Amino acid sequence: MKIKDRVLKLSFIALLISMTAAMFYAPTASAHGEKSQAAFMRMRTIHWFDLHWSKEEVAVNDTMTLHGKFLVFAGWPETVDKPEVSFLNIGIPGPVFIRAGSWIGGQLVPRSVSLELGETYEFKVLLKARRPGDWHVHSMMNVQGGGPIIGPGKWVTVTGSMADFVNPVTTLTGQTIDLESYALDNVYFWHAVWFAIAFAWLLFWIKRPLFVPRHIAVSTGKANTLISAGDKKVGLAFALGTVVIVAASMGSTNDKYPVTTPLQAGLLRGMKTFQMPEQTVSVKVEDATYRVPGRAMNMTLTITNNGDSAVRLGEFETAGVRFLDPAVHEDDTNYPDDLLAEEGLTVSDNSPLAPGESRTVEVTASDAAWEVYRLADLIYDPDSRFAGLLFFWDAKGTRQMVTVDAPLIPTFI
Ligand SMILES: [Cu+2]
Repeated sequence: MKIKDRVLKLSFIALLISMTAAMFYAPTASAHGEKSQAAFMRMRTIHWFDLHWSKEEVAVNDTMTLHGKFLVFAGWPETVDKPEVSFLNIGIPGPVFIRAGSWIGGQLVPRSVSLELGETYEFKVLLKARRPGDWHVHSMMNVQGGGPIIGPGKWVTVTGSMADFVNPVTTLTGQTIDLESYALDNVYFWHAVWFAIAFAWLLFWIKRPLFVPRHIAVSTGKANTLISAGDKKVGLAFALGTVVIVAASMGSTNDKYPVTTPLQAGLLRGMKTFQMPEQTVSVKVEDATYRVPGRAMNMTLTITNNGDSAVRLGEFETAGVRFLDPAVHEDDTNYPDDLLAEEGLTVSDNSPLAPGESRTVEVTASDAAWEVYRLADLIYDPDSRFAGLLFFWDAKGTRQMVTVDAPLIPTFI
């Protein structure tokens, strides 16, 4: 055998070994790129609000919930597919929790749903802690053709030991199994069997002259001398063996588990929407600029109160970042610090706006979060638009929500 051939063979085997090793090595990721998702995706698709993480520390096997509301933004970008097939999910670094259940408008949603633009929905996700550590727990909506749209995240600590984790479920035939370890031996066994067969198959063909002699044989018209009668017999044995193993194991599996149902994958339509209090305030965005050095967005808004009680602007929310005017509204939900600008909203005149009155005000939303969460990247988009939610309160504490959607012009001085 020529040296060149031997080198080729050795490199091929080395490649095979490193690929195999890579399959079994999976390092843990500690963040999941929420800041790298395009700002327009976070500001103009799903607006998550009223979020509440029920716990900040939870023991393995204990549960917590993430609940709140989301508005499917009416000004959904043209470049993203509409949320006609969407799946309510949770953004966590791998299976550190299991999703024990999720609900939209009180209805269990183990499968995809169809969402309507402009509607608000209430949701809840029940999580059961599995792996100890500090994890960033996000709300998330997977949209077909749009990708995962990630919501705000909060750090949750899972304590205890993963070895204690159990996930018992009762099947439709009344048998209780632990999904965490169910049939795991069988999974390992079959992976090993097929891996061994595949490896033997590769070795059989590698154990002979490789590329150069073969190329010479093919180019001189002697290709059929490369495969011997013995090779054909071995090939046939592999083919027959595979068919026999598949048929026999399928037969024994059908005997052992006579009742099986396929994975369910339908689409739920007509989800119950959440009715926000009637909107009596209208807002017109006259002008919006983002001041790069000040990390602040300035909006000129004309606010008209068509209701019968005086209102004040208390909050501007976009991409999960909340800017509050503490004179009107303070957060008592323990919202994540990095997403909360408690004094981030200033209004040039925030005295109560009487019924029937209309006023033009300068509103500034400033916080480091514009840069930290890379929302300011919006100004480099070919369609620099921002969108968000404005929350108004009256003296009785009744809240109403108004959406804004307008072009944003950057200033660099
Ligand atoms: Cu995160």
